[in-house]
Amino acid sequence: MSGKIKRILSVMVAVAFALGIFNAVTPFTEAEASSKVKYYGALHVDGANLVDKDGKKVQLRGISSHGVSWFPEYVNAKAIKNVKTTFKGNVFRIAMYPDEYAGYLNGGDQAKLEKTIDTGVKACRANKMYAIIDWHVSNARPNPLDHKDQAVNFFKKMSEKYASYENVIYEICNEPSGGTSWSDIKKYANAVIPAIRKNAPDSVIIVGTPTWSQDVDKAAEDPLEYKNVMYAFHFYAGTHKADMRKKVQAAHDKGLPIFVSEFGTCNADGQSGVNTKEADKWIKLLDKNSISYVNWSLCNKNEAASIIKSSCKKKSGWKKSDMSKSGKWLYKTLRKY
Ligand code: IDC
Repeated sequence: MSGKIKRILSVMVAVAFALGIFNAVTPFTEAEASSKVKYYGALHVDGANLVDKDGKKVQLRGISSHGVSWFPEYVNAKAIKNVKTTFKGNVFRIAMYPDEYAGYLNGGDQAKLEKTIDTGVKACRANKMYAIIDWHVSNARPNPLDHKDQAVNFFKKMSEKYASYENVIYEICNEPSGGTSWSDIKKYANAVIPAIRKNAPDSVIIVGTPTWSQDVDKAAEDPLEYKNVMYAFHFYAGTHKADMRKKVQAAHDKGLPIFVSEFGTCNADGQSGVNTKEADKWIKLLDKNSISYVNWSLCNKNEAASIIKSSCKKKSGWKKSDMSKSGKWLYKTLRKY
């Protein structure tokens, strides 16, 4: 193609973008098409698998923010681009705690939190990546039913705003705990999912499972009745090992669509004990079953789970030497695909 024709074509594409002709479904650039970091357009769930429009299995791989009340500065356009270009990830999770420090329901500035989510979602879209909007239920208020109405309102708002964004995945309760039963989670999901479906009828929704999103067996016995729903399994490789892998395999074999929306290479407290050997075993299992996974977390907090060294103050443009032990492992792991 001559340079002139190329220029004319690129102007036409830019104009089409500006007019919104491509909306959420834009074709790959040549570089993207040849890169291994794929974007698959709208996704759906078929049996135990996440699949593309042709029914081909899709495995998403990427990184989670830390809580956006603590570290909003890492949810910036360049950093998210780096998740793709540096780490070769195609999904970014935006973790918003409702409770805990400056949480959405705990005195946090809701408009500011929503703005951070918006920055993340739009940067993912611009870079042809998936964005997970995570209502990060945590130990502070472990039963999601306790703020069901507020969650319904939040997801109504988000799904209305991002109704045309095929790249948005909704994660409605990070980690129920404190003895929260699967039947409580189902009650909660049966209220939140219809609120999302009204605006984004085909979106993929991830539902947390009991015991910090580890009881996928309970969900497999008694799944929800909606389409395009996946179930969260979380692990921390320093703490959770072979017996947990068995549990995941069994639930997968039973037909449960599992999404590892959060995992750490370290102990479950996030503080210490990076265990790359166990992490490798986990990745082998996830790869074998085409299960998507997202690593905790993109920040430089002085704890083992962080992928950036605490001495590094950059908010994007990281080099390998800026990465922690966990970050270097992730870099190597994601780049091997
Ligand atoms: C941890 C953070 C830590 C923060 C704490 C607040 O790493 O900096 O102070 O949350 O509760 C999870 C949770 C996730 C935890 C993480 C590590 O989903 O919120 O993050 N973890 O403890 N489940 C298992 C481990």
